This record gives sequence, C-alpha cells and structure tokens, in this order.
Amino acid sequence: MDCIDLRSDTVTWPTPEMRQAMANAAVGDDVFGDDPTVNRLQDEAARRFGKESGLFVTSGTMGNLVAVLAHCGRGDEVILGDKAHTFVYEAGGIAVLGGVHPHTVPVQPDGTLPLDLIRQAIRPDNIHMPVTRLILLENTHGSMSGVPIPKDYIDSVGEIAQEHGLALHIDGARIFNAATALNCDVADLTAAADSVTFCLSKGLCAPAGSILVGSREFITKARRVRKILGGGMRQVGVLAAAGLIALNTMTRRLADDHANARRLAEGLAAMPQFEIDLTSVQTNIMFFSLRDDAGITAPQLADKLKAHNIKLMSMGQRDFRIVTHYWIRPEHVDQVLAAIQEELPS
Ligand code: TLP
Repeated sequence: MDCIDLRSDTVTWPTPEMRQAMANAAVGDDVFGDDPTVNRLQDEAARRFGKESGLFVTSGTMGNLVAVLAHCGRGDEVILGDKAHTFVYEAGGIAVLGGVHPHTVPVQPDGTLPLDLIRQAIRPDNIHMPVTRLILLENTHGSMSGVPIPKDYIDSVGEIAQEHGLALHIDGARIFNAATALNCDVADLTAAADSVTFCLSKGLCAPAGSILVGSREFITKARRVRKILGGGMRQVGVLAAAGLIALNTMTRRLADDHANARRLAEGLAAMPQFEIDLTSVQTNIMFFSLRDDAGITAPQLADKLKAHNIKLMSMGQRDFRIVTHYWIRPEHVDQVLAAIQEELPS
C-alpha cells in the first residue's frame, strides 16, 4: 500500500496473487447459478463452517441484512447488542427494509450479552408485543476492541435460542480473527449458530464480498432476499477468485496482525500521554485515548501524522481506533510509534 493506513482493515488492497487469480477467473452468470468460481467459493465456505450452503453477498452489511430478512418477517423482533454493528452502523436497514424490530441488550466489555438479559428480552406470547424470532451476536466484537467471543458462551446462547424456538445469527465479519485468537476451528466456534456472515474483505484482503452460510433451506430463502435487495450479481467469479485466496490462504496468517496490534498497544501504553487497556487488545483492533493533559487533541495528532504518511482514525477529541492488517508490518509499527512520539508535545 502507498501509506501506513491504520483506520480499518477495510482499507486493505488485494494481494498480487489475488489480482492474478481475478484476471484468470472462470466466470458465468451467477444469477443462473452458472459461475463456477462463485459456486466453488460458496461450497468451500460452507464446508469450512460445517454448514450446508453458502451465499456470496456484496458486503458484511448485506450479509447481515439478508440473514435478518431471511430469518424474520415484518414485525418480528431481533435481540442484539446495543453496540452491535447491525444496530449502530448498518443504517437501520433491518427496520427500514425488513420492518424488523431491534430489541437491544447492553454489550459487556467482553463482547457478550448477559444471558439473563437475553432471556428477559424474549417476548411472551402477547398480542401487544412483537414476536421474538432471532438472536444476533457479533464475533469479534468491533466496538469492544475486537474481543473474540468463546465457543462456550455462543453455545449457551444457542441453547437459549433452541429452548425458545429462535434462530441464532452471528455477524462474523472478523470470525477468523476470533478463531485465531481463541485457537479454535471456525466450524466449532459457530456450531450453535443457524447462520454466520463473514467478510472476505477486511483482514482477508479481498477487494469486496462476504459470505453467508447456513442450512440449504435457509440459503435458498436468503438467495431470494439477496435478489430483492439488488444483490444478484452476474460474472462475479472475478471477485470470488480473490475470495478463495482470502478463505484458504489469508485466514492462516491473522496471528501476525494480532502480534502487530499487541506491539503497537504496548508501545502506546509506554507513553504517558495515552490511556489504553492492554487486556482488551486480543485481536487486530484497539481503542485508546489521549489523557486530558496531553496538550494535543486526537484530530490534531491525526492531522500531524499525515505528514508521516500515516492515517489514524480519531473519534471525538481524545479517542482513537487502530486496526492492523496484512499491509502493516512490524517495521511500520515501529515507524508509527516513533512518529507519534515525535509529534506529541513534550
Ligand atoms: N465495519 C467497518 C465500519 O463499518 C465501522 C469498520 O471499519 O470496522 N460487521 C462488523 C463487525 C463490521 O465491523 C463491519 C464493518 C460490518 C459488519 C460491515 O461490513 P461491510 O463494510 O462489508 O458492509
């Protein structure tokens, strides 16, 4: 990449190997089910997750929207975290386009929703109330420093869902980061879920695309919803070719991104101007803040770093989010720490 961009892992460029595979991809009309590269990607993704079928969608947002609309009808309710990406950052799509009512539960610092609050949120059979249909979890949890949520917890939520005849969807935009950090298999980690969305872009470097996996019946329904949303694409094997490399190769190297995040977080923690909770830095995302007396605001520091060819995301006057990814190497981490040190008022 042409700069050190730490704003998100969404900024990643496709690798040279991906560009090559894209140029040579076998393609067909995917709305007819004729694209061999898309079909292979969907099948391999489903197999990797131990689910029956997969569906290629344009983005994580579309994957979650398609999943919610395929699980729920108008007036149904989904229980999800108050800081879930689907609740906060997907433009209210589930309500706008699906008439699905979000019922939020406070997300804990470890990314979980308290089990007793999930139980309390499930509606009784009462004509005054919406009908609870779905529970949605996010793993890793983006707004909670990318913490990975362990299998035991997901299984417990799965049991609650089963007891009440509800479905469980996981927004696994970064589920491979979670599996890497937890040292487990994604199929095992998500076994209790009826559906999972994961992103081929972000840390896996594909230029676009996400996959939704679930049962054959569910994916048949989801395919229709995707068409309604205008997400039926044609010779999209050119993207799926990059997606196959994302799925099969890039998922194996995420520990490097986590190690770089750790190195960066420890460097920041050593600077007295910053506050950072090192225990929260478990994958590739970290949040940290400037102390009140740092003598510089977050936007001012981010602005000064531009001259060093470094892009950081400031949030408000004191806070930052940093995300590491494939294009950030250990030497970049050292460069960033040195530049920050240079620009902080002494
Ligand atoms: N997250 C983006 C922004 O939208 C905030 C980022 O930079 O982190 N689920 C989770 C947990 C996500 O973090 C994101 C993207 C999505 C879904 C949506 O994916 P896309 O951007 O492909 O629609």
